[in-house]
Amino acid sequence: MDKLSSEKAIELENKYGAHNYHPLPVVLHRGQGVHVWDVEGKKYYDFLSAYSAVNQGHAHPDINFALAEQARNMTLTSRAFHNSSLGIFEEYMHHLFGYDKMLPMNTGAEAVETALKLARRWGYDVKGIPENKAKIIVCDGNFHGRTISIVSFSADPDSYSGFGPFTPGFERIPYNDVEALRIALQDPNVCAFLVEPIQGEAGVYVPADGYLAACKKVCEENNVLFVADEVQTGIARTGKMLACDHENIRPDVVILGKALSGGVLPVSAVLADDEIMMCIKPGEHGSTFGGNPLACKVAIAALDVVQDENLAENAERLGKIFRDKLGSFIEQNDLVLSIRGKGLLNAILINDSEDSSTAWNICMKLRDNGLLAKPTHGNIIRFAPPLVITEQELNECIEIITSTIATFGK
Ligand code: IF1
Repeated sequence: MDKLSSEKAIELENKYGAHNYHPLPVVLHRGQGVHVWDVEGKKYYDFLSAYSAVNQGHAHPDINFALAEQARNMTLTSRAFHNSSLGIFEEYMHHLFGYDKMLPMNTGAEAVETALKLARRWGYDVKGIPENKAKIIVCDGNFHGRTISIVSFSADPDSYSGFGPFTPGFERIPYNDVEALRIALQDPNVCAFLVEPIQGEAGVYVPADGYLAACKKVCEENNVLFVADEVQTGIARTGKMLACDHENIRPDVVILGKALSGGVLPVSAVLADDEIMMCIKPGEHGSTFGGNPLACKVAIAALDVVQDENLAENAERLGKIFRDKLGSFIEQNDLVLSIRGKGLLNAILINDSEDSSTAWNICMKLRDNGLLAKPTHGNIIRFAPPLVITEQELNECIEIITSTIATFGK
């Protein structure tokens, strides 16, 4: 079949697809490394990386090789039987992240749900919380996915409005506020604190240095699990394999997704030690696709790429250059208030209201100039290129971003 024009592709989506997204009007057809091409053949730098799922770059040959090879052999067995790839993947994850065990799922939201169930179960079986009383502490501004339970503790009306009744057992406290956590943990029925090391959806909100370590300590003092949602921040995005590594802390439970597969197919996982993970017994949790051989082989290849190509170091080094250069540009520019982030997860804050269209208009202009980024809220633009980007490419992108913004007056 002939390739659709952009116009036709958008028309079809609008007519036959649910309107649960408002995409930037660009229709992508092909990707290679840091670049993507639209159906008309125009080339762009990808500065979203599918919300940090494509850290290893588009169409990475090693990952695609693993995908094709395993697809020829076997794709799915379900967990009713063993398969010859799962154990190898689990051992690999054990050596890479240092947890006794992993539980494989598919999407990030499923892994978050898994972690919540695990934390509650640990709360009852190990901590001794009375039946149905377990409470999980979460943060204002959180984003952990789209399921009913997860949106039950969202503070964003777009996420939860009209989707009640909601799942009880969650309490929200301010982010970046250790004292608030200390107070919340006075309740002996708290089993876990669920937190993003950097809040992505909130606009790449980086907490104060030492916040995560202090929270971990408060959790330890109160016999509460520290559960890190590294779905977006993990797998080298922030300049370390896990964002928690910046503060040298080891969460009790780690949630991974997105770039765990290099964005090739949905692969997520929950990591924990035996004392926690062994609380869940056969038949008590699972998924048809979780731990499938295709996912296992793709994930191993994706994690090999992260290590072989030193993507964490690259993200750390290039992230500094990006913030330095955009930082000096901003000093001379009234439209952009600040740049924040870690590694190659960064965002700029536009000097306009949250309901303005400025960020959107800038992203449209960036698109015209060959760089794709997406606004989060009306006044924040996230910049998250694949971690395989080179310094020369990054400098070219900085040039595109600064020259584009310079055409917008304030
Ligand atoms: C969408 C943001 C990113 C996540 C964290 C779990 C999940 C996500 C920390 C769920 C997902 C996404 C999903 C995507 C938009 C997006 C996002 F803008 F909302 F903040 F990445 F930046 N934990 N994040 O960030 O993972 O079930 O989607 O695999 O369109 O909803 P999922």
